[in-house]
Amino acid sequence: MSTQNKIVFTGVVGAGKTTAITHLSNIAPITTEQIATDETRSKKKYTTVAMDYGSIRLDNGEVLHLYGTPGQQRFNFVWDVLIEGCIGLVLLMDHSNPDPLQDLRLFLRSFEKFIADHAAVVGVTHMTYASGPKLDDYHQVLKEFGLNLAVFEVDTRNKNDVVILVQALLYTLDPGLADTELNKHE
Ligand SMILES: Nc1nc2c(ncn2[C@@H]2O[C@H](COP(=O)(O)OP(=O)(O)OP(=O)(O)O)[C@@H](O)[C@H]2O)c(=O)[nH]1
Ligand SMILES: [Mg+2]
Repeated sequence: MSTQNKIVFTGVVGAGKTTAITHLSNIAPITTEQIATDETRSKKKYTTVAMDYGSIRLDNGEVLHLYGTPGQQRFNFVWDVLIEGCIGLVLLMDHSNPDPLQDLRLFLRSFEKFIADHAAVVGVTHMTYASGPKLDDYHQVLKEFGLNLAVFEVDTRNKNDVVILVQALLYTLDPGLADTELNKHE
């Protein structure tokens, strides 16, 4: 594995990027949340404006750095900065959004160059909403892009769901790393 050991969580506003990093991190996470002033406000009070940061100590003694991007597109210049030196990407989509498949296309396009030759996984949150697309429809969108990424239904409020998602990503990077017990620092 690269010495940089950095993974990035990206995806739409309110998908749960900050929540996921907060659950996983062994240190108190650094967040940059501000009161939302635009259309995000109807969804939630606080939104990430720069980045989230947390870290996990792996069984091999190395540190895995976790970065979260803002979801808002007006901060997409930060996406390009944060992806520098990254080894794996977690894409979080909010199933309760009006068109989550279109959201996925947008993020796949934005991170197309990175995903072409790095590891990535997709987590679909807020899936309690019975209507809308099925998990298979997310796979279909990935196929449009010639990709075959793992797609998981996750609720980032549930630490175990986040652990499974990140372990899948670690497994594609290095199967030995996936043995790290991400749940041990409760
Ligand atoms: N009902 C439901 N709520 C969820 C789920 N996943 C996360 N949440 C909640 O949705 C909100 C997500 O908020 P954040 O973690 O701030 O989302 P974010 O992706 O960092 O959002 P931005 O920084 O604004 O882009 C939190 O209130 C979570 O508790 C889910 O699967 N179902
Ligand atoms: Mg956030």
